[in-house]
Amino acid sequence: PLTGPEDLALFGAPPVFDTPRHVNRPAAPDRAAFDAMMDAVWERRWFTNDGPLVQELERRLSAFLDVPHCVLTSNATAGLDLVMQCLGIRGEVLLPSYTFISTAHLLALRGLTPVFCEVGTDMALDPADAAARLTERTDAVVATHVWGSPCDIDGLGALCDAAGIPLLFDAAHAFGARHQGHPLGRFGRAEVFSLHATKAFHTCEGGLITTCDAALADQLRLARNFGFSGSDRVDCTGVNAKMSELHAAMGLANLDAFPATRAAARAVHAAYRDGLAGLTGLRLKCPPAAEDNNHHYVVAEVDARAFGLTRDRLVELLTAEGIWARRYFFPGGHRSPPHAAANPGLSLPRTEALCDRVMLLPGGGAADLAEVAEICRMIRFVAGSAAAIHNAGKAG
Ligand code: T4K
Repeated sequence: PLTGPEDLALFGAPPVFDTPRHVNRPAAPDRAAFDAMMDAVWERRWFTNDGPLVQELERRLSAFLDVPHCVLTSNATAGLDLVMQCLGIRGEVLLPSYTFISTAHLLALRGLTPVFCEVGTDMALDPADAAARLTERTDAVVATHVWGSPCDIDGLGALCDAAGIPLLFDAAHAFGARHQGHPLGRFGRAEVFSLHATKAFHTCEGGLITTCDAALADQLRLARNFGFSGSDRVDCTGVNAKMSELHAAMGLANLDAFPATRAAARAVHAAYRDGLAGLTGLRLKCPPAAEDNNHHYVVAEVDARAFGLTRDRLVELLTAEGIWARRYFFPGGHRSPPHAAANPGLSLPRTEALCDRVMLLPGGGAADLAEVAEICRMIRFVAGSAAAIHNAGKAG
């Protein structure tokens, strides 16, 4: 039984878990299915360059996401970069500051200007704020379906249509989610999913570009392979952004397991919802059923005043227990080097508040329900002892 701060690892007690419990613990698919595909790869001696497993995964993802064109890449960052190249984007690109730093980095590396925008109440790019930052130099908008929830697709679509610029979606978090009954993947000019190991559906490392634009898909296929359209014919500039057969095999095995992984993630999320219900100052993000969120992320907002401790103090206490909660996307793109220097004085209060409040807890389909119960018990204890913990300060 937990009685006071002395029972916490930060104050010298043994931790709840002796090995770290991570956010986004990767799903591990059926090993036998993966090994059988590896045997065939060895037999064929065809390891990469648009191999049969990559082609099969692209076909299966097209069917699963109900989108005509799927182009697999080495990772999502390279995928979004290819889209920028193939659409000839120049000048300024609007993006939310509250997203993974990869997008701002690739825009800057491409010689484009990332223009950081505010979030709405859904934690995603606010169309009204984007409209206010739109100039004649704006050439595209890249919006994130953050934490697997569709962003304001219709509001941003209207904005981009009126401006005559492409709307692109960073769907890194959102595999399997739906907007108005349709799987994400067919919206905007293109959507880019990350298939990194930490994602709901993964290929260890990988990216997926989806589009309804056949000409764009053809260009993307050329550009991901140095621009080669034949063994010695080059049609355009390109890089190496290809997916290997090993990664595609991981994807095929994980795609078979995805419905079960998603159901497990939903059960984990529900266990957190029950386990943390009624806590003052800690609010779990609960996606509406209609969006079919993959429930891969367990996102909590900590209101320091109501909870009695700051989010950072709670993360510190949990980490000491082996519960490796993480603050995302701290400190926000506009406050991160090197982008902060290019945006002196830029203030995005809603984004900054989120960066100071949000914490991810270990979740997803690979998490363990008994461990979730322990994590909730610990958070409830910390909440109930907040004043004593505050007064005890840090051990040592
Ligand atoms: N857009 C968005 C909105 C994104 O979130 C991302 C990637 C991208 C674009 C770009 O996609 P890619 O180009 O990567 O395809 C991780 C991932 O590396 C990154 O892919 C991901 N977002 C981001 C949100 O998370 P870090 O720096 O937080 O990684 P790391 O190593 O700290 O891992 C996160 C957690 O997962 C840790 O608690 C440890 C755990 N973990 C990680 C790995 C790799 C495991 O348990 N097993 C593992 O194998 O960026």
